[in-house]
Amino acid sequence: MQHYLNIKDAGDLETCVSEAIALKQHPVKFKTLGQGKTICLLFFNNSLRTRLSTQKAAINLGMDVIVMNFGSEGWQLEYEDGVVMDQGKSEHIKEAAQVVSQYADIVAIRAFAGLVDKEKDEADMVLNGFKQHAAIPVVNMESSVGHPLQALADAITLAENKTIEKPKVVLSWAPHPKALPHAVANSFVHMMNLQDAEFVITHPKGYELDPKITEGCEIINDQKKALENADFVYVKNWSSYTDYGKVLSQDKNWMMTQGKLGNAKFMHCLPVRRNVVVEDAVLESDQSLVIEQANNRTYSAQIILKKLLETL
Ligand code: SN0
Repeated sequence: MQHYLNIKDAGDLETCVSEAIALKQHPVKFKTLGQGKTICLLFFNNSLRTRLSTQKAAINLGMDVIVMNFGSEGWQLEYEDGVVMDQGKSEHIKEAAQVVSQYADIVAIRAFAGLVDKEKDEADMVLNGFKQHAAIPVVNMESSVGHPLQALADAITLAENKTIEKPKVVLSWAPHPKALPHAVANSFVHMMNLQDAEFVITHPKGYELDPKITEGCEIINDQKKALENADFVYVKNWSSYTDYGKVLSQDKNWMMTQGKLGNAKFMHCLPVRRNVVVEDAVLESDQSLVIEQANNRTYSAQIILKKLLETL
């Protein structure tokens, strides 16, 4: 594996999930693998789980970690070629990426979608800029279009909690006061498409995800119908894709409740807005897997860093 930009880069999903579960049993078994190696984490946006679990994963592998809140503390970067840089941008990605490559052996980047310009977001400038100009492996810690470390953690959580071979998994949109990116939902769909499960997506009309990503998926707009006999319900808000970045609905009827969940397990990537996205009772029930999902972020990052270290 050269980079980890989307879940397909991890190779066979089932194998990768088994390897991650094995690592979870012996987290420091490969403590010497990363000795003398440094990972640099660059954050253009906020984080709790991603920042701490990726650091923890690197520490478990014996690596040194340097972290920078690039969004608030770095220079404003230019990504376009041949620009006269006489405006607000101070440094070009070409220099920045090469410089970081001298200080670190792996660089991991978080850069959310701006949700204003669809074309710009889909070009995934920050991640692809680093991929193009850095001399070291690049890891996606949530880009404009995907969050594959989260999706891998979700795959681990599903594997650990499923009680039947082919569970029914429902991805359900939920209301939210802010316009949120599509990245988590996109990567969850990518991941579900790599495994044998009954997978259904439900959202109000107008909230269709990128049709290139959901091609072949079952989409049911009636949430109640979609949730029938679900084993796992993954709840997530995203803004409109067609009316790009807009909040079209805050319909409270889409909030996940204990009644709607039935006997299914509840999943969410966190952070979650209580009593907007999901009611308290669900998060406090033993059907909620959110804390396990967050724990699995360490092993999802660790298996990816291990694979990258093995190629260095
Ligand atoms: C991010 C998102 O992509 O939806 C990160 C999830 C891992 N979530 C948020 O930005 C939530 C912010 C909020 O104010 O609730």
